[in-house]
Amino acid sequence: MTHCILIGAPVDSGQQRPGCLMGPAAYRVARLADTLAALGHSVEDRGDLTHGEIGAETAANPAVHHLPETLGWTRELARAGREACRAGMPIFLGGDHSLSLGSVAGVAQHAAELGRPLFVLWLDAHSDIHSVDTTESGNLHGTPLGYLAGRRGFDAFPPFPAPVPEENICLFGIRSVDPAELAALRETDIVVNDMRVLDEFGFAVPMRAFLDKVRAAGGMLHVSLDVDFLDPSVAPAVGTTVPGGATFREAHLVCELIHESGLMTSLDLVELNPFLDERGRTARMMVDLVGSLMGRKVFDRPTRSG
Ligand code: HAR
Ligand code: MN
Ligand code: MN
Ligand code: MN
Repeated sequence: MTHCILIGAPVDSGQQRPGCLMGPAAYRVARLADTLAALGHSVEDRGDLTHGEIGAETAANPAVHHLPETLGWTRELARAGREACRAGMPIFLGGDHSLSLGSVAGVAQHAAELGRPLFVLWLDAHSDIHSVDTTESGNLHGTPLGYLAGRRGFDAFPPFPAPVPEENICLFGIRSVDPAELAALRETDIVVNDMRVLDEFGFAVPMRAFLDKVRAAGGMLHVSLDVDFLDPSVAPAVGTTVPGGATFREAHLVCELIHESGLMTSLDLVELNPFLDERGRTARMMVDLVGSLMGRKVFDRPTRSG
């Protein structure tokens, strides 16, 4: 049994198509809390955060937009995330992916206080490893992995509390990477399981390999689940659809493997744009995946991974 702490983060400042701010409400309508409770977990819904007071910070890169608002969200999410980690497992309900600038900062602070290594699993079509300096779109939802890995180019942001070592980060499902991101990834030890790798080896083998590494290190595991990890045919409600994503079954398998590992300590649900949904099917798909992440299965069987 896990104490699940829901943290609504109606963040819309990290990109330019309005709608992600409706995400937390959609997860509640799709019965996220009931789904968790039915699996035997306790649920505490802390409601929605706001971005708090914002300043007038500017970036040298003229493309960057909504910097003060995004900084406000980052501060609030880091504070709320760290606090929630002390009481249970935070589940951040986005909001666009810029929310991870703050959620992972809070989680990393908590892990550092415990003296435990933090691992990050990035389930996404995109690598999100731009910096404020390199983003061409100016959309800060493309930067959180750069921030949490401790990359340069985040002068406007508070220093990341405890940057996550590159070898502790695993990208999974990516299929859309900008040239500057590719250059950055080539210089790192980040584990890149792009769709080419998953086509060849399947989803289970690379996922088990990563989870085994987390377990061997006694690590905490933050999972960041972007709606566009999924194929648009099963999850249309996202502003940045990319064909060729995880199918319904592949996504559930990944979630079931994560659950069986018993390693996940925090979770982001990001990029759901309910305004683009079809009768709530993407919101329901995401809630079903959280069900798999938190223990829903048909049979109980002994697991290979322990
Ligand atoms: N790399 C592109 C950019 O920086 C697209 C980023 C899109 N990111 C998300 N989240 N949708 O993964 O603009
Ligand atoms: Mn804890
Ligand atoms: Mn993303
Ligand atoms: Mn994405």
